[in-house]
Amino acid sequence: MSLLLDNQFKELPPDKSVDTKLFLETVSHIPAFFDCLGSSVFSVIKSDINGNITKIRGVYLKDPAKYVTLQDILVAEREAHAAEWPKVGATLALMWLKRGLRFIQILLQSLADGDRDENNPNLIQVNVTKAYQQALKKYHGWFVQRIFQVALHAAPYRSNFLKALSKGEEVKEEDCLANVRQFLVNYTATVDAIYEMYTNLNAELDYTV
Ligand code: CIS
Repeated sequence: MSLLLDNQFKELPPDKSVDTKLFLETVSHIPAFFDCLGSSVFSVIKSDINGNITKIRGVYLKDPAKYVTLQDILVAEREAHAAEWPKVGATLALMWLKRGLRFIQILLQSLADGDRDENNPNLIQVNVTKAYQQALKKYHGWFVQRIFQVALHAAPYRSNFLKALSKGEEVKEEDCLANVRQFLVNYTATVDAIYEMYTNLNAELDYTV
């Protein structure tokens, strides 16, 4: 049983467009996972990600036929809010959500690649720090970087983390990592496609919070 394989992203079409409805259905399973991590420090992250998803869904539901793909939303918001765009609406929410998704991608990839602290093989701080440095740190000022340090201390043990990904069941580490690798195929392609869309539409911002 694998939480990840139960919630896989679909393969992208040749034009790499991301279907809004399918995307929202899949990412909506992420926030609940934070409750398995065993520390209330994760509630601030859960709430931020939930807020992003709610905002994108709110725009989508106003006109599902118009917003079939994520790109449809960005292009429509660019036309509707020329002065503030891209720091507005679902464009802003997805800009931040994709960074959280990239964080998760790098964390899972690092675990699958076998990166580990040989002195503390059951800790995932090495993997979490790698993900943070590559996906989020440059967008955070000192205060939010402090929140990261607190969250880092609360990171679960590797064995507990892999067990949570296996829906609480004892699964051999190699089997769990094989599921992670399979999950990462379409997941990585989707996150990459969203990043590419932000670059192509010149919608990326690099301000810090
Ligand atoms: C396992 C250990 C994890 C440690 C995690 C440490 C993460 C770093 C902690 C940083 C604290 C972040 C606190 C929030 C900061 C926000 O200020 C910041 C900016 O927010 C944005 C809003 O989102 O600000 C904008 C204005 O400037 C807007 O207000 C915007 O909101 S809007 O536009 O919607 O209104 N936000 C961030 O920096 C984003 C932080 C994202 C952190 C992601 C961390 C993910 C950690 C995941 C760990 C678990 C991995 C799980 C692996 C798999 C999950 C399986 C789930 C199953 C289903 C899978 C289906 C895909």
